[in-house]
Amino acid sequence: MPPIKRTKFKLAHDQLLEMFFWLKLIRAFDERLSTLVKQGKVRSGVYTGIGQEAIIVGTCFALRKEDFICPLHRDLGSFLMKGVEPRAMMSQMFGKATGLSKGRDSALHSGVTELGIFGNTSMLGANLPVAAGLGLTFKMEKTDNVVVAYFGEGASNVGDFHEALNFAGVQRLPVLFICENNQYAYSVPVEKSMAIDDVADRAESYGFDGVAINGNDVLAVYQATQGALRRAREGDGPTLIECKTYRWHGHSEHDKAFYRTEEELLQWKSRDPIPVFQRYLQDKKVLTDQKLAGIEQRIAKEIEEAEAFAERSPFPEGPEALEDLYAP
Ligand SMILES: Cc1ncc(C[n+]2csc(CCOP(=O)(O)OP(=O)(O)O)c2C)c(N)n1
Repeated sequence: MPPIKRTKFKLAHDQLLEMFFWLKLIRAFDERLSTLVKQGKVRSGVYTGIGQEAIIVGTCFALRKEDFICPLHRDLGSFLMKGVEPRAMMSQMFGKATGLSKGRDSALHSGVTELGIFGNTSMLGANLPVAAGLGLTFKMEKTDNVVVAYFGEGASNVGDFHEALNFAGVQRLPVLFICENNQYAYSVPVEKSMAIDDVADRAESYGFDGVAINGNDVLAVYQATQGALRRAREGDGPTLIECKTYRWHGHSEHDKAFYRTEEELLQWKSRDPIPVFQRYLQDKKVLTDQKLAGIEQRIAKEIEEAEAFAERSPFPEGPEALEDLYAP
């Protein structure tokens, strides 16, 4: 199998600004949700990906509509980038009838087949064999679509992970396994759950390449994704990309994360993916003060509008619980 090469890429100024917009929108959405949980307005469990946005933006930015994603509980931003309207996403979190699953489900399990979003289950790692199955479908249909499956370093210790990687390696399936290594699986630090440093090394046992990268650098994530996508689309099989990052909030909004130190959090906050990318864009004169203000205004309006829509949307009626149980 050809090894991972540094893929050259060129992004136009507009595309760089779009990436920046997504980073900031996803951050703002999660931050708003965190506040709304405290106000008792959100019915779903909230597992924010604050601090991890570069992984979602760098991977999803390179995808086509036909490609599939298999997101995790912390990947709400991937729904937005794949085409879910912020107002529908917010309604989903409020448990309203205008949400993706019409108020019958938490955010974690909703999917939108037409947009290429697989609805996950709570079982860690269970999305990975499904991702391999989707990859097999694409291969059998002779399309060059790919599947991008997300998982935490914690999930890389369960059997499903190993079965999925093995199958994908044997069948050379077009799957990108994206590990969001945020250093903790709930309260368990990575060194207490793994005897090796890099999840990326696990790919070798299944016959394909794994690479560990800085998951807080959106361009590094984009670059690694581009290389892996090219291989997958050309029939050269799967890739594992381990993105080293950190989650700023607790496992979910009810977790105060007393198992880690303030110093550690501050150290990672100093590697916040957003200001790093902002400074890069400003140095390159891609982002002006005026453009920044425009992006911030647009995001504030989007979030406000989404929240107002969710607030005024109705809850589902009782009998609706029995709808959509079976495929037509
Ligand atoms: C098979 C399984 N075991 C345990 C759990 C309980 N659980 C939910 S999330 C979580 C931690 C997940 O950590 P990781 O996979 O690293 O992802 P992260 O939440 O850090 O993004 C655990 C243990 C579960 N949902 N499924």
